[in-house]
Amino acid sequence: TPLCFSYQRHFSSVNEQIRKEIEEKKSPYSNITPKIIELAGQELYKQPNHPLGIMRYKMEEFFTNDKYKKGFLHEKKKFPFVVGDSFSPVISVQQNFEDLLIPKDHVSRKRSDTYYISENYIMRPQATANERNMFEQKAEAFVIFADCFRRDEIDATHYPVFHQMEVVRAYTQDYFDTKNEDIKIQMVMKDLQETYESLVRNIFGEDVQYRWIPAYFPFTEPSLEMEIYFNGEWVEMFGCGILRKEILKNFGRHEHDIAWASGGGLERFAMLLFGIPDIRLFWSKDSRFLNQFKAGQINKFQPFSKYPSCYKDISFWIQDMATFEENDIYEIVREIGGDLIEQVECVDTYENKKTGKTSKCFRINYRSLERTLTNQEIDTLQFAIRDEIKNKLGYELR
Ligand code: FA5
Ligand code: MG
Repeated sequence: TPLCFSYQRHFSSVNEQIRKEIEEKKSPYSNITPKIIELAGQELYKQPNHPLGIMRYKMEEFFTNDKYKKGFLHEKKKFPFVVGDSFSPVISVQQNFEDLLIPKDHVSRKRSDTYYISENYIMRPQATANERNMFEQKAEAFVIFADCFRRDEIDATHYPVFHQMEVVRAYTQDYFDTKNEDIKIQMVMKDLQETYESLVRNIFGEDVQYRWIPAYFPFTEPSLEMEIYFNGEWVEMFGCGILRKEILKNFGRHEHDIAWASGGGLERFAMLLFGIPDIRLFWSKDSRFLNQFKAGQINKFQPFSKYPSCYKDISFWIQDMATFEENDIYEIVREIGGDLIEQVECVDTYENKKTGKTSKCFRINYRSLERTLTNQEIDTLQFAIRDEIKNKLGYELR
């Protein structure tokens, strides 16, 4: 077919293993796509000269080296943070949802948001799913690095496969001189905030501007998010909070323990640190990108010339809006256009009162990070996307 671009495939043995695991577990319920499987297990965060690798080792150094000051509780009696970075992304529904008390009707459970392999297995949407594995090893302070998968929007800071750093610190009763649970929770929250404030100052310098915002996660209470001011806007870096008692007990911890947990995107940190403007670049095999980074070195990314962009609109009628999911459109665009897609947005929605049908218009922005695209190439992609929207989703093209 005309859609077979000749780009190199690098399948590692980890990727092969994951493929096998997915094939074994796959059922007709699956909504996982070949592109996603191809990106799984590439372990970019283990490559010392890759910006995600440099970022990861810098994070790891902060948590495993005692010379970096962390929270006041941790400083009382230091404990080495143990690292786990090789958990399979194939996760049971039980481990990601039930164990983390995520309600049955939570959006993250929907097939429009998560990649299902079968009714019982999904591609890891968050590294929080692996906390259990670390607690089972009796770790009380740990860091997890993992690739995560989400059916998500398409823009400069969102990609369907990204990397998370999960950090957890559990405190036993002997860290506290009170048995009052509320006071203990306040203390551990303060410890969490001090730890991360020290981390971001260490990484971005003393002048870094950050703020804490109240947040909600089903598995923590209270919960917070940290944002960092960058290029004129506040960027969400990570979420965190105090693990719910029920979860902690379920992980085998003593009922008087209190633990903070946190999870954030490695890409978000690396984009700020290196000045990388587009999240797709992390997957680039272009030497003009890769050659700019060296293990242990922090230098600003020098953009190579930006190639021209081109947008094309697709409009169609939807019979029944109740079945419409924006993520289904993003998925089709991504499967066909891959990294040649810079952004997709819905630019118009209109309901015909007589027919009850809704018209939507999506604008697809094409731009390669590596070359100028030809008109013909873009037209071929655009037509393939139109066909798929008509044939797979059954929408009537306008
Ligand atoms: C979580 O995933 C929670 N597990 C975080 C957490 C852990 C809370 C432990 C409490 C305790 P959230 O969905 O907000 O939360 O994602 C966390 C971070 O992952 C975001 O702040 C962002 O940095 C990154 N992230 C999320 N989706 C994407 C994406 N599509 N592309 C790139 N980065 C993403
Ligand atoms: Mg969030």
